[in-house]
Amino acid sequence: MRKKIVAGNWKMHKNAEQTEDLLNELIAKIPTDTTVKVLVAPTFVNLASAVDHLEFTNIDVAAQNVHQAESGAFTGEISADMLKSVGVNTVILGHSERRAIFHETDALIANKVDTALEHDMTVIFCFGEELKDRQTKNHFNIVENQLKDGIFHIEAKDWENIVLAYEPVWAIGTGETASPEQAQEMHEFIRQTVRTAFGADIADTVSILYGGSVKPNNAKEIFSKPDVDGGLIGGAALNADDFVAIVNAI
Ligand code: G2H
Repeated sequence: MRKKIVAGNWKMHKNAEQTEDLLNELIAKIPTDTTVKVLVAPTFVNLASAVDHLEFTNIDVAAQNVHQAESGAFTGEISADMLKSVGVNTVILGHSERRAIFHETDALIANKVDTALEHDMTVIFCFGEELKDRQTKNHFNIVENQLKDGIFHIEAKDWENIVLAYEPVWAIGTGETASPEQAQEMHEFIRQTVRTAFGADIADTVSILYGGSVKPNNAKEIFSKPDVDGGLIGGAALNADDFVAIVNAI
């Protein structure tokens, strides 16, 4: 059985007080007996307080990024050791906003993956094609290359700490969503690509999340597809009722 996961990527939203308010609402509204693994990724400055706040709950905390180096003169950056030291065990890497706005390459992301794994962190590895790739029918190639260049260098044993998150760039924050059929088609391709490279055991157990304008009104249909194991949620994760509705849609 693959793990069902819903992760909220809060991006650069919510100050300290707003973070606490949203966490309180989530604690009150997410069923305590849910079988879904729920994560939230607030901003760096609110991670430690979020971990404390969620200590006795079934909600986990993820970071939105990590630096690849252990430590050093990297003004403004955060290391894996720092995250671990405040109780953060999961990190989102390769998000399209990191790739596009902060110029993160596949090689850099691969480096960050290594650092996170060395620190026994779980990695939510994001990837996905741009609109022009889909229009030129190059989307499968792009996704395959992102997997090969960003994550396929890891050892078989490391896959238990990997969650894949397919996020077509054209669907991120745009209100445009991949249709459930488009999502399933790509998720099936991703699982097959993992199967070819690492075998059936890993392919059949790795969770593959869909991300890109998932909302309460489209989550159920997307999550009903056999190769979609949950979602990475942006905008809709900022509202407790919307996020909880998405968690309950699995
Ligand atoms: C994709 C997603 C969360 P949104 O970035 O990672 O954001 O749901 O707002 O499209």
